[in-house]
Amino acid sequence: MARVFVYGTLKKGQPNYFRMMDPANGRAEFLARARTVEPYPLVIATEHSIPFLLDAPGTGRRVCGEIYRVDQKMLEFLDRFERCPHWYQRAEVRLEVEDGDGEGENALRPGSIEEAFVYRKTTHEPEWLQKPTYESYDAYGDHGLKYVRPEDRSPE
Ligand code: PCA
Repeated sequence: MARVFVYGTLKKGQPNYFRMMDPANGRAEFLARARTVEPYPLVIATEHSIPFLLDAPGTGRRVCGEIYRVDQKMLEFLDRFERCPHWYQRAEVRLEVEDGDGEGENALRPGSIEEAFVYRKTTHEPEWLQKPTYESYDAYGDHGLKYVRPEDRSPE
């Protein structure tokens, strides 16, 4: 089992959440909402309006997201879906737990500092650093940047 912190389209209510809940992809169990300990730039970029956490700690904001406990099958699915390591890279990130779910053996205490994997981007266009940064990504937010799902993109 591994922990993954999602901050973009994989969060609840976002366009790719259903993929984490599809048993054909493996298992994902929600553990807690959390926020990165360090600030990072979370920007929306490319013509498909994709959210990216950039590997530039210390700039941007402390980013909000959700921690999930995933099995090996789901981790492999997410690596494929996020085209890791070519597109996103899976790295460890430090998180402060905001509120957890339940009291099970996997429950996380609010305020505790935890680690999880995150899909972040190490290479980016220099101008991405000039883009607005978000604390909490919402594909349907008033930025008006409409996320295009992989299956809806025209062939590259
Ligand atoms: N999916 C991953 C990375 C960005 C995205 O859209 C996530 O939600 O964390």
